[in-house]
Amino acid sequence: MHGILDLLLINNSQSIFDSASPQAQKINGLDYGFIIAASCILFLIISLTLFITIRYRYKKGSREPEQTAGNRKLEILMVGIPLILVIGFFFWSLNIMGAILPDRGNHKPDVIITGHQWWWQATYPGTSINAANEIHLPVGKKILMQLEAADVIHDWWVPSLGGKMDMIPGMHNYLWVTIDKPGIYEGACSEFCGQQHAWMRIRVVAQTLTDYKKWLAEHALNAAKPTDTLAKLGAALFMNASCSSCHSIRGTSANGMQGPDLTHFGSRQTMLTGMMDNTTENINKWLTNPQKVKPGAHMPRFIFGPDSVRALTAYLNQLK
Ligand code: HEC
Ligand SMILES: [Cu+2]
Repeated sequence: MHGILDLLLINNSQSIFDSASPQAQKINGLDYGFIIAASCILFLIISLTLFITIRYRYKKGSREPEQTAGNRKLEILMVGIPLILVIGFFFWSLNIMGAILPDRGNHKPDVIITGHQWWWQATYPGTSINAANEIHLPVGKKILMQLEAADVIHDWWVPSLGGKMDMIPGMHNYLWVTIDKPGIYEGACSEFCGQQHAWMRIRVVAQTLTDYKKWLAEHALNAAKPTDTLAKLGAALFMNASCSSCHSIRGTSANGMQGPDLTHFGSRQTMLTGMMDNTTENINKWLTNPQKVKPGAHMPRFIFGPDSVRALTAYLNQLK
């Protein structure tokens, strides 16, 4: 069944059938239940329609059929069966919800994810890490995610990892997830949040506990200091050209909070929430005219000459 469903899905990297966590597995069981029940009903209705059309179609010599008004037994059956199905699925859903959203108790969140127009921020309580867009999590450990929003309602959904949860300004929502195996899990913001909603992709980087701890240690460090002349020039531009009023780079005077933290920008594989790979060429394009790359993004266009762009890019690239 899995194989057939895979064929039907155009992009199975975001498939609910590719569960990679016990929470997703449970939701998956419910999905199959719904699909099977709905398929049976569809089959029954199509068969009855065909049967009736063929069996009772007009034939030579047919008379007008006997006219009846109502049939108590049939009506009870037609209301009763759907009612039993709806009640059954209601309690089944409640049961699954209870299993994937257990009580938090005194558990502190392992990661706080904040939705912004149109990027993700991830902070790790107890560390100085303020990451963006590529969200690193360990495998094999039950993780509590705290989900919030900075501006409008966003919605967290990585299908393979299960639960989908709204991120509402001024509220804290929670999701538990236990990731089965290392890998990249993709998702997307699932609540329309403005012009670039479609480019608010999620990328969860699931790592073994050892790799994850290494990542935490590296990312807790302050930003690398530029060494070559071009990067040094870029750093100076960054601090003066108001980039620093929106972006923070730990260990420098840049402490803006409007845009993604760039302390370790150079170590990210992708940029602009999965819109493109993090390459020199793409950074150049972005800095030349952000509004052309991601129209509406909350980063203004600066009128930079190609030399300034090259210097800024050189600086950003070495922020590993
Ligand atoms: C008014 C605030 C603001 C200013 C000023 C600003 N940015 Fe941004 N920047 C943003 C926002 C918001 C984003 C996220 C855009 C998105 O993905 O929708 C962003 C994204 C970026 C990214 C991509 C980050 C990633 O992880 O994808 C880079 C690199 C960047 N900015 C560099 C700069 C540089 C260099 C400057 C100065 C020339 C600058 N920014 C000035 C707000 C700003
Ligand atoms: Cu969103």
